[in-house]
Amino acid sequence: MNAPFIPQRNTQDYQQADAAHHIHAFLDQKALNAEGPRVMVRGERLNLWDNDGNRYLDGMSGLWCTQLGYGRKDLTSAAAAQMDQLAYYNMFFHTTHPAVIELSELLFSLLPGHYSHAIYTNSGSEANEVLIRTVRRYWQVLGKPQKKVMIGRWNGYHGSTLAATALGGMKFMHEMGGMIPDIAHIDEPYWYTNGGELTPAEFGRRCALQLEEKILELGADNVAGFIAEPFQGAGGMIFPPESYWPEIQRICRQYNVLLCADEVIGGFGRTGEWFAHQHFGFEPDTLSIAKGLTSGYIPMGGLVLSKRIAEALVERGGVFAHGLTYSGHPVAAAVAVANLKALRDEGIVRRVKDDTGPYLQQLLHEAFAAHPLIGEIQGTGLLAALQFAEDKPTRKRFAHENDLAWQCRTYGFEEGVIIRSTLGRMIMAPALIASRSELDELVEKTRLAVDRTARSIGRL
Ligand code: PXG
Repeated sequence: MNAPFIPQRNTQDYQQADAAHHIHAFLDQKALNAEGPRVMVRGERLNLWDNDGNRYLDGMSGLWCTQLGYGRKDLTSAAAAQMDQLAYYNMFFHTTHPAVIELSELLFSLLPGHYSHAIYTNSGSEANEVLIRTVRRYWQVLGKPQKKVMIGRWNGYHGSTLAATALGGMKFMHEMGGMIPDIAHIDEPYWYTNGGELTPAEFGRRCALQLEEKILELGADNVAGFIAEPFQGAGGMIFPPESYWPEIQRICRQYNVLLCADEVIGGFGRTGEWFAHQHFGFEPDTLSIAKGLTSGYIPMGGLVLSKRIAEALVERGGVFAHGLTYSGHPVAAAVAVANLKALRDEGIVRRVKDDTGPYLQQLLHEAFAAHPLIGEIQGTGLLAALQFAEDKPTRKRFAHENDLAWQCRTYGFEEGVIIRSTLGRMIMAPALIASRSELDELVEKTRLAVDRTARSIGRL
């Protein structure tokens, strides 16, 4: 049988072939080739095994996406059954199919009632590409074609395709050919680093008011929308102060600017609510979704639209010249249906809110509140960040925090846990099916990694 997914070669052999053919994401390929990547071969629940038989507890749900963990037979059998029935069809040329219809009915039953329509994509980046075109088209239909500037935030992340990169606020990505016109940015609401003497509440309002200033600078008649992650994910799992979102919402409404939430990481139960904007208590006009929509088992993303936007596009818009070959792909849709049903019917999202989420946060506080290296613990649900601090009272960060956090991540791998480092923050976002004992293991192994990091600089 032709089964390349059953590993048959030794690790070095795989690594050499990998180096011969791949440019990996966000790293120095030459340095990786010298080191050799880990070859992951199998997954079950939160566990991953590499080609040498080492087990790792995956504290990151892959890339924030495997809500149901690895090895779910209901998802794989949904894919197989749909492939047998109708492996491919599309939504061009006056056609549709049951899988995508079932998905949308289910999705909108889980969303607040003021959302009604979706445009499906293959990824989060594409969802944000589609967002820009859809928002601009919306304003055209309303007779305001000059409203086309999108405002994003520095250190926001919205994907790696061209327009998604531009929406995001990663300057190093912009500098590598990643900018387009009609995009602007405001500062991120990262109180720990940038708050200075302000209280979190004051700082949150100050950051939100930057949006108002930017809109006035550009002219409200030119601004189409503001895009932000409810909490920053790739930028370091940063929660805005509580004062932030209400003020942002007020400003968007006052100036007739669409509020676009990027729920690619926050969506599908991560915070204990179905969507992160519900946790933070605001009402976006659009939602970009991906990742947890299918638990990462198959690529799928989408752009969710409020009734107001959908009504304008449908009733008044005529042809919207937009479409992707794989929009609403039946196999992806079938997996998404199985995934959403499991999250709902097994009470997984509810358990994150009532039980496992509070349990993880409590464990982290017990382990790290008094830790000499950790200045702040942020999180909710199955989501958390540990901030390294050189001096806790003044919130002073280590000059070499990036190296320190990377070292901690490497110790984590040695201890058998996968956690993510960003600047001076260690991040975890385990699968939503995590049991209490799996969370015990996650925090215990993370503590070993953080302790080793502290010892390496004489802090313990
Ligand atoms: N929006 C947000 C908020 C994201 O986090 C995307 C859009 C793009 O999605 P796609 O499916 O095109 O990758 C993302 C992706 C990390 C990490 O290490 C985060 C992402 C991707 C890869 C790594 O934090 N987020």
